[in-house]
Amino acid sequence: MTNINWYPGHMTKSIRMMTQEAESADCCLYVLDARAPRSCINPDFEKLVANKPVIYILNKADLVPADKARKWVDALSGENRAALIMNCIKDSGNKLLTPVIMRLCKDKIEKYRSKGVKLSVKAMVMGVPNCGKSTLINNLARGAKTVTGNRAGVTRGKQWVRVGDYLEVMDTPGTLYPKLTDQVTARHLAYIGSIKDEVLDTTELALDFLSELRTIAPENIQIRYNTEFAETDLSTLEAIAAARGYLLKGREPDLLRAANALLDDFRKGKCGKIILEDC
Ligand SMILES: Nc1nc2c(ncn2[C@@H]2O[C@H](COP(=O)(O)OP(=O)(O)OP(=O)(O)O)[C@@H](O)[C@H]2O)c(=O)[nH]1
Ligand SMILES: [Mg+2]
Repeated sequence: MTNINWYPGHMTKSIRMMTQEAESADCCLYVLDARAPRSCINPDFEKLVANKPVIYILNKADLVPADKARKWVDALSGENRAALIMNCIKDSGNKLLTPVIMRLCKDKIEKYRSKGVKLSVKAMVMGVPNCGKSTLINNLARGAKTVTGNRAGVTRGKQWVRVGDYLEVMDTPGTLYPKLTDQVTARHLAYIGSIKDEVLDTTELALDFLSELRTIAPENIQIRYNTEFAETDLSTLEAIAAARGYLLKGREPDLLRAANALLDDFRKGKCGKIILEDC
C-alpha cells in the first residue's frame, strides 16, 4: 500500500492567514467533496470555525448516489450547522445556498440592522484542495447584481469579494491537515485529487483504489472497462490495460498508463456515481 504524507509549506501560511481572516467572518462555507466527506473534514478547520455558523456544502453532487449523500446532510446538520448537497457547476448557489446563509446568520443580520448598518454577511469559503471552492465563488458571483473588485491584481485568497447585495465571500487556498496519519483518509484525498499526483505513486494508488472499489462498486469497473474484477487488484489493473490497449513493447500491460486513466476517470465521474465514505 502506498504511504502518503504531503503538507507543503504554503499550507502553513494559508492556515495562518485563514485564522486571522476568520475573525471578521460571519459564517463559513465549508466545501466537502461529496465522494469523501469524512476525509475532507480538516481538524484544523474545526478549531477555526468552532463558534461560527457553518454551512457544509457537499459538492460534486453529480458524482455520488443521492441517497447516500443525503445521509451525510442529516449527520452534518445541527445547532449552528447546516448542510446541503450541491453541484457547484450547474446548481444555482443563489437559490440553494444564499437562503441557508441568511437563515444561519439571522442574529448577525438583526444586529447589523439594529445598528443601521447596511446588511452584508461575510462568508469564508474553506476546504481541502480541489473540492470546488473557487467554482462555488464563481457560481455565487455569476448570479450577483454587483461583483466588486477588479479581478486582475486582486491577491487571491486574501480579499473579501462582494457577490451580491447581501453577501461577501472570501476564497481561500485548499489546505490539508498536516498530520495525515490515517492512511485511509490520505488515500481518499489522493483519489479525489486533493493531493498532487506528483508526490504519489499512482500505480500503487490505483491498486489501492481497485481494492476499495471491489467492495464498494465492483460493477462500475465492469461497465466502464468491460472487464470483471480479477482475483487480484494487479491482475484487474492488467485487464484494464489490456481492455484499453495500453501495451508496452513486448505486449506487456502498461500499468502506469492504466492506473492514471483509472484515477482520471474516477475524478471526472466516468466510473459512475461512487461515494467512498458512508456516514
Ligand atoms: N463534476 C463536478 N466537478 C466540479 C464541481 N465543482 C467543481 N468541480 C470541478 O472540480 C475541480 C476543482 O474546482 P476548483 O473550484 O478549482 O476547486 P478549489 O477547491 O478552488 O481548488 P484549490 O483552489 O486548488 O484548492 C474543477 O475541475 C471543477 O470544474 C461539481 O459540482 N461537479
Ligand atoms: Mg481554488
